[in-house]
Amino acid sequence: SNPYDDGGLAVETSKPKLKRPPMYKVLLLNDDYTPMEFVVLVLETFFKMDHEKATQIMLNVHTRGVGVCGVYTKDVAETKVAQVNEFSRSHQHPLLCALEEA
Ligand code: TYC
Repeated sequence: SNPYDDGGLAVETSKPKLKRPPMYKVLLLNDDYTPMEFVVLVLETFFKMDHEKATQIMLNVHTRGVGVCGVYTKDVAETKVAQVNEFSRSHQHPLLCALEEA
């Protein structure tokens, strides 16, 4: 009966939905067996790094135990983790890639 009642739907009080999506870090874990050159190849292939940057990140992971390869939306991060782990397994390397909410 009230002509100003919107029936409960958000109209004039609703904010534009411009929220940024949650981001996820893709991590690379160190191990004792994966060859350094294979890790560099992974970083160049799946994370589009040049050889110098890939070498720097690989050595950082080798020294510290873990390192960030990049930060992506959930879908992209999950795809990269799956692709890297499948690639490593197909070459019989134990290299492990994982996700962490940023
Ligand atoms: N620690 C490995 C070696 O000495 C190299 C390596 C680096 C493995 C980074 C995994 O994520 C990794 N051959």
